[in-house]
Amino acid sequence: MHPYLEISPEVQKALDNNQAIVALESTLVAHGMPYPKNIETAQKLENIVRENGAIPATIAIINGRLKVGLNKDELQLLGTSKEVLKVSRRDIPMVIAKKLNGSTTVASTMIIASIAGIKVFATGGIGGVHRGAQKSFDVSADLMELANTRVAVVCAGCKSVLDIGLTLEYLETHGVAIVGYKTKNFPAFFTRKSGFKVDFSMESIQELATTFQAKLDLKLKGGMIIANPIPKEFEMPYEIIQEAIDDAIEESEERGLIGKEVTPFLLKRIDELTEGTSLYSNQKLVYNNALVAAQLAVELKSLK
Ligand code: PSU
Ligand code: MN
Repeated sequence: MHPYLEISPEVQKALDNNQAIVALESTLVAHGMPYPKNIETAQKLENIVRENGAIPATIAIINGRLKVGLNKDELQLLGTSKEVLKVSRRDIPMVIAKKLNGSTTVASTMIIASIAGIKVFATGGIGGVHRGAQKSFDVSADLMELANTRVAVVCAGCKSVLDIGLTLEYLETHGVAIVGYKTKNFPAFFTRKSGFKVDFSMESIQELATTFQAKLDLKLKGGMIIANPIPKEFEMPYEIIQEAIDDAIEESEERGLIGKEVTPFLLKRIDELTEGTSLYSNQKLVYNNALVAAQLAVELKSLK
Protein backbone atom coordinates (compact mmCIF):
# COMPACT_ATOMS: atom_id res chain seq x y z
CA MET A 1 0.00 0.00 0.00
CA HIS A 2 2.76 2.41 1.00
CA PRO A 3 6.48 1.60 0.99
CA TYR A 4 7.14 2.77 4.55
CA LEU A 5 4.00 1.33 6.11
CA GLU A 6 3.54 -2.11 7.65
CA ILE A 7 -0.07 -2.91 8.42
CA SER A 8 -0.92 -5.85 10.70
CA PRO A 9 -3.10 -8.63 9.22
CA GLU A 10 -5.99 -7.72 11.54
CA VAL A 11 -5.95 -4.05 10.52
CA GLN A 12 -5.44 -4.87 6.84
CA LYS A 13 -8.49 -7.11 6.91
CA ALA A 14 -10.52 -4.33 8.54
CA LEU A 15 -9.39 -1.87 5.86
CA ASP A 16 -10.28 -4.33 3.08
CA ASN A 17 -13.75 -4.91 4.59
CA ASN A 18 -14.37 -1.20 5.23
CA GLN A 19 -14.72 -1.87 8.96
CA ALA A 20 -14.47 0.74 11.71
CA ILE A 21 -10.89 1.22 12.96
CA VAL A 22 -9.50 3.22 15.90
CA ALA A 23 -5.87 4.34 15.96
CA LEU A 24 -4.08 4.30 19.33
CA GLU A 25 -0.82 6.05 20.15
CA SER A 26 2.31 4.53 21.69
CA THR A 27 4.02 7.42 23.48
CA LEU A 28 1.72 6.87 26.41
CA VAL A 29 3.06 3.29 26.48
CA ALA A 30 6.77 4.09 26.10
CA HIS A 31 7.02 7.44 27.87
CA GLY A 32 3.72 8.16 29.61
CA MET A 33 3.28 5.25 32.03
CA PRO A 34 5.62 2.92 33.94
CA TYR A 35 6.05 -0.80 33.14
CA PRO A 36 4.04 -3.05 33.50
CA LYS A 37 0.96 -0.78 33.80
CA ASN A 38 1.77 0.66 30.37
CA ILE A 39 1.45 -2.71 28.60
CA GLU A 40 -1.62 -3.65 30.62
CA THR A 41 -3.22 -0.33 29.60
CA ALA A 42 -2.34 -0.73 25.92
CA GLN A 43 -3.86 -4.23 25.79
CA LYS A 44 -6.98 -3.17 27.63
CA LEU A 45 -7.42 -0.24 25.22
CA GLU A 46 -7.31 -2.63 22.27
CA ASN A 47 -9.88 -4.89 23.94
CA ILE A 48 -12.25 -2.02 24.65
CA VAL A 49 -12.11 -0.99 20.99
CA ARG A 50 -12.87 -4.57 19.90
CA GLU A 51 -15.72 -4.99 22.40
CA ASN A 52 -17.31 -1.91 20.89
CA GLY A 53 -17.31 -3.11 17.32
CA ALA A 54 -14.14 -1.56 15.91
CA ILE A 55 -10.61 -2.81 15.21
CA PRO A 56 -7.71 -1.26 17.17
CA ALA A 57 -4.60 -0.08 15.35
CA THR A 58 -1.83 0.80 17.80
CA ILE A 59 0.78 2.81 15.94
CA ALA A 60 4.56 2.90 16.48
CA ILE A 61 7.83 2.74 14.55
CA ILE A 62 9.74 -0.54 14.78
CA ASN A 63 13.12 -0.92 13.15
CA GLY A 64 12.35 2.10 10.95
CA ARG A 65 9.03 0.68 9.70
CA LEU A 66 5.80 2.60 10.29
CA LYS A 67 3.64 0.00 12.04
CA VAL A 68 -0.13 0.14 12.02
CA GLY A 69 -1.26 -2.56 14.45
CA LEU A 70 1.34 -4.16 16.75
CA ASN A 71 1.90 -7.76 17.73
CA LYS A 72 2.63 -8.86 21.33
CA ASP A 73 6.43 -8.74 20.93
CA GLU A 74 6.37 -5.28 19.42
CA LEU A 75 4.21 -3.97 22.25
CA GLN A 76 6.50 -5.62 24.82
CA LEU A 77 9.52 -3.97 23.20
CA LEU A 78 7.88 -0.54 23.32
CA GLY A 79 6.87 -0.98 26.93
CA THR A 80 10.22 -2.20 28.25
CA SER A 81 13.12 -0.99 26.08
CA LYS A 82 14.98 2.12 27.17
CA GLU A 83 15.93 2.82 23.54
CA VAL A 84 12.53 3.81 22.23
CA LEU A 85 12.63 7.37 20.91
CA LYS A 86 9.70 9.70 21.32
CA VAL A 87 8.81 10.49 17.71
CA SER A 88 6.85 13.53 16.63
CA ARG A 89 6.40 14.83 13.04
CA ARG A 90 9.95 16.19 12.92
CA ASP A 91 11.61 12.88 13.83
CA ILE A 92 9.88 10.45 11.44
CA PRO A 93 12.33 10.59 8.48
CA MET A 94 15.46 10.13 10.62
CA VAL A 95 13.96 7.24 12.57
CA ILE A 96 13.13 5.52 9.26
CA ALA A 97 16.60 6.09 7.79
CA LYS A 98 18.41 4.91 10.93
CA LYS A 99 16.02 1.95 11.37
CA LEU A 100 15.26 2.91 14.97
CA ASN A 101 12.38 2.12 17.31
CA GLY A 102 10.05 4.96 18.17
CA SER A 103 6.81 5.63 19.99
CA THR A 104 4.40 7.96 18.24
CA THR A 105 2.93 11.09 19.81
CA VAL A 106 -0.50 12.47 18.97
CA ALA A 107 1.05 14.34 16.01
CA SER A 108 2.89 11.40 14.45
CA THR A 109 0.07 8.95 15.20
CA MET A 110 -2.30 11.26 13.29
CA ILE A 111 0.11 11.37 10.35
CA ILE A 112 0.52 7.59 10.13
CA ALA A 113 -3.19 6.92 10.74
CA SER A 114 -4.05 9.32 7.97
CA ILE A 115 -1.64 7.63 5.51
CA ALA A 116 -3.29 4.30 6.37
CA GLY A 117 -6.77 5.74 5.84
CA ILE A 118 -7.81 5.67 9.52
CA LYS A 119 -10.01 8.57 10.60
CA VAL A 120 -10.54 8.12 14.34
CA PHE A 121 -7.90 8.13 17.07
CA ALA A 122 -8.08 7.78 20.86
CA THR A 123 -5.46 9.14 23.24
CA GLY A 124 -5.25 10.40 26.84
CA GLY A 125 -4.49 14.07 26.48
CA ILE A 126 -3.11 16.21 23.68
CA GLY A 127 0.03 18.32 23.89
CA GLY A 128 -0.39 22.08 23.78
CA VAL A 129 1.09 25.47 24.58
CA HIS A 130 3.25 25.14 27.69
CA ARG A 131 3.06 27.63 30.54
CA GLY A 132 5.71 30.28 29.96
CA ALA A 133 5.71 29.59 26.20
CA GLN A 134 6.15 33.31 25.52
CA LYS A 135 9.75 32.75 26.68
CA SER A 136 10.39 29.04 25.98
CA PHE A 137 8.51 28.85 22.64
CA ASP A 138 7.38 25.39 23.81
CA VAL A 139 4.28 24.64 21.74
CA SER A 140 3.57 20.97 21.04
CA ALA A 141 3.68 19.86 17.41
CA ASP A 142 0.35 18.14 18.21
CA LEU A 143 -1.38 21.48 17.67
CA MET A 144 0.09 22.03 14.19
CA GLU A 145 -0.96 18.50 13.30
CA LEU A 146 -4.51 19.08 14.48
CA ALA A 147 -4.51 22.14 12.23
CA ASN A 148 -3.46 20.11 9.19
CA THR A 149 -4.40 16.44 9.35
CA ARG A 150 -7.94 15.09 8.98
CA VAL A 151 -8.25 12.75 11.97
CA ALA A 152 -10.77 12.96 14.79
CA VAL A 153 -8.98 12.80 18.16
CA VAL A 154 -10.86 11.67 21.25
CA CYS A 155 -9.08 12.93 24.37
CA ALA A 156 -9.75 14.08 27.94
CA GLY A 157 -8.63 17.61 27.05
CA CYS A 158 -5.13 18.47 28.13
CA LYS A 159 -3.25 18.58 31.41
CA SER A 160 -2.90 21.86 33.22
CA VAL A 161 0.88 21.47 32.94
CA LEU A 162 -0.07 23.43 29.84
CA ASP A 163 -1.47 26.91 29.47
CA ILE A 164 -4.95 25.73 28.53
CA GLY A 165 -6.20 29.20 27.60
CA LEU A 166 -3.39 29.73 25.08
CA THR A 167 -3.81 26.18 23.76
CA LEU A 168 -7.47 26.90 22.99
CA GLU A 169 -6.58 30.24 21.35
CA TYR A 170 -4.09 28.49 19.10
CA LEU A 171 -6.64 25.86 18.09
CA GLU A 172 -9.23 28.54 17.34
CA THR A 173 -6.79 30.47 15.12
CA HIS A 174 -6.01 27.32 13.16
CA GLY A 175 -9.61 26.29 12.70
CA VAL A 176 -9.57 23.12 14.75
CA ALA A 177 -13.09 22.01 15.66
CA ILE A 178 -13.49 21.25 19.38
CA VAL A 179 -16.60 19.55 20.70
CA GLY A 180 -17.31 18.75 24.33
CA TYR A 181 -18.91 15.33 24.51
CA LYS A 182 -21.74 15.54 27.06
CA THR A 183 -20.08 18.59 28.62
CA LYS A 184 -19.86 22.35 28.17
CA ASN A 185 -16.45 22.47 29.87
CA PHE A 186 -13.10 21.84 28.28
CA PRO A 187 -11.71 19.10 30.54
CA ALA A 188 -8.24 19.16 32.12
CA PHE A 189 -7.36 15.46 31.93
CA PHE A 190 -7.53 14.51 35.66
CA THR A 191 -10.47 16.84 36.27
CA ARG A 192 -13.72 17.37 34.37
CA LYS A 193 -13.31 21.15 34.36
CA SER A 194 -10.44 23.43 33.41
CA GLY A 195 -12.09 26.80 33.93
CA PHE A 196 -12.52 27.04 30.15
CA LYS A 197 -15.67 26.32 28.16
CA VAL A 198 -16.10 24.69 24.78
CA ASP A 199 -18.15 26.50 22.16
CA PHE A 200 -20.05 23.39 21.11
CA SER A 201 -21.27 20.53 23.18
CA MET A 202 -22.89 17.36 21.83
CA GLU A 203 -24.88 14.65 23.55
CA SER A 204 -24.82 11.94 20.90
CA ILE A 205 -22.25 9.97 18.96
CA GLN A 206 -24.41 10.42 15.89
CA GLU A 207 -24.03 14.19 16.10
CA LEU A 208 -20.26 13.89 16.57
CA ALA A 209 -20.06 11.67 13.50
CA THR A 210 -22.17 14.06 11.41
CA THR A 211 -19.90 16.92 12.45
CA PHE A 212 -16.69 15.17 11.48
CA GLN A 213 -18.22 13.85 8.26
CA ALA A 214 -19.12 17.43 7.28
CA LYS A 215 -15.52 18.45 7.84
CA LEU A 216 -14.34 15.55 5.65
CA ASP A 217 -16.92 16.17 2.92
CA LEU A 218 -15.97 19.85 2.70
CA LYS A 219 -12.30 18.84 2.55
CA LEU A 220 -11.60 21.28 5.36
CA LYS A 221 -8.02 20.86 6.42
CA GLY A 222 -7.27 19.66 9.94
CA GLY A 223 -8.62 17.41 12.63
CA MET A 224 -11.30 17.60 15.25
CA ILE A 225 -11.02 17.31 19.02
CA ILE A 226 -13.66 15.38 20.89
CA ALA A 227 -13.15 16.49 24.48
CA ASN A 228 -14.38 13.60 26.58
CA PRO A 229 -14.08 14.28 30.32
CA ILE A 230 -12.82 11.70 32.80
CA PRO A 231 -15.79 9.83 34.37
CA LYS A 232 -16.85 11.50 37.66
CA GLU A 233 -15.96 8.53 39.83
CA PHE A 234 -12.30 8.64 38.72
CA GLU A 235 -11.80 12.41 38.80
CA MET A 236 -8.99 13.65 41.05
CA PRO A 237 -9.38 16.33 43.73
CA TYR A 238 -8.44 19.62 42.06
CA GLU A 239 -6.05 20.88 44.77
CA ILE A 240 -4.06 17.62 44.97
CA ILE A 241 -3.42 17.34 41.26
CA GLN A 242 -2.76 21.06 40.88
CA GLU A 243 -0.12 21.02 43.61
CA ALA A 244 1.64 18.03 42.02
CA ILE A 245 1.60 19.75 38.62
CA ASP A 246 3.00 23.00 40.01
CA ASP A 247 5.78 21.13 41.84
CA ALA A 248 6.64 19.08 38.75
CA ILE A 249 6.87 22.21 36.60
CA GLU A 250 9.11 23.92 39.14
CA GLU A 251 11.45 20.90 39.17
CA SER A 252 11.60 20.72 35.39
CA GLU A 253 12.57 24.40 35.30
CA GLU A 254 15.23 23.89 37.96
CA ARG A 255 16.68 21.06 35.89
CA GLY A 256 16.64 23.29 32.81
CA LEU A 257 14.70 20.74 30.76
CA ILE A 258 13.75 21.76 27.23
CA GLY A 259 12.29 20.26 24.07
CA LYS A 260 10.71 16.87 23.90
CA GLU A 261 11.93 15.82 27.36
CA VAL A 262 9.65 18.25 29.18
CA THR A 263 6.35 16.40 28.79
CA PRO A 264 7.60 12.88 29.73
CA PHE A 265 9.40 14.34 32.77
CA LEU A 266 6.27 16.12 33.98
CA LEU A 267 4.08 13.02 33.50
CA LYS A 268 6.54 10.88 35.47
CA ARG A 269 6.93 13.39 38.31
CA ILE A 270 3.18 13.92 38.64
CA ASP A 271 2.75 10.17 38.94
CA GLU A 272 5.45 9.97 41.64
CA LEU A 273 4.16 12.99 43.55
CA THR A 274 0.61 11.59 43.68
CA GLU A 275 1.94 8.12 44.60
CA GLY A 276 0.34 6.46 41.63
CA THR A 277 -3.20 7.73 42.19
CA SER A 278 -2.91 9.89 39.06
CA LEU A 279 -1.85 6.84 37.06
CA TYR A 280 -5.08 5.10 38.04
CA SER A 281 -7.14 8.09 36.87
CA ASN A 282 -5.01 8.26 33.72
CA GLN A 283 -5.82 4.64 32.84
CA LYS A 284 -9.54 5.12 33.44
CA LEU A 285 -9.79 8.22 31.28
CA VAL A 286 -7.95 6.64 28.34
CA TYR A 287 -10.27 3.62 28.53
CA ASN A 288 -13.23 5.96 28.34
CA ASN A 289 -11.70 7.67 25.29
CA ALA A 290 -11.18 4.33 23.53
CA LEU A 291 -14.83 3.51 24.14
CA VAL A 292 -16.11 6.78 22.64
CA ALA A 293 -13.65 6.55 19.73
CA ALA A 294 -14.87 3.04 18.88
CA GLN A 295 -18.49 4.19 18.95
CA LEU A 296 -17.60 7.16 16.74
CA ALA A 297 -15.69 5.01 14.24
CA VAL A 298 -18.65 2.62 13.98
CA GLU A 299 -21.12 5.50 13.57
CA LEU A 300 -19.02 7.12 10.83
CA LYS A 301 -19.19 3.88 8.83
CA SER A 302 -22.96 3.67 9.20
CA LEU A 303 -23.47 7.27 7.98
CA LYS A 304 -22.33 6.33 4.49
N1 PSU B 1 -0.05 14.55 27.55
C1 PSU B 1 -0.49 13.62 28.39
N2 PSU B 1 -0.08 12.33 28.23
C2 PSU B 1 0.76 11.97 27.22
C3 PSU B 1 1.22 12.97 26.33
C4 PSU B 1 0.79 14.25 26.52
O1 PSU B 1 -1.26 13.93 29.28
O2 PSU B 1 1.12 10.78 27.11
C5 PSU B 1 2.14 12.60 25.20
C6 PSU B 1 1.33 12.45 23.90
O3 PSU B 1 1.90 11.41 23.12
C7 PSU B 1 1.51 13.79 23.23
C8 PSU B 1 2.94 14.12 23.62
O4 PSU B 1 1.34 13.76 21.84
O5 PSU B 1 3.04 13.67 24.96
C9 PSU B 1 3.22 15.59 23.50
O6 PSU B 1 4.58 15.81 23.71
P1 PSU B 1 5.20 17.28 23.43
O7 PSU B 1 4.58 18.16 24.48
O8 PSU B 1 6.68 17.11 23.60
O9 PSU B 1 4.80 17.66 22.03
MN1 MN C 1 7.30 20.61 23.70
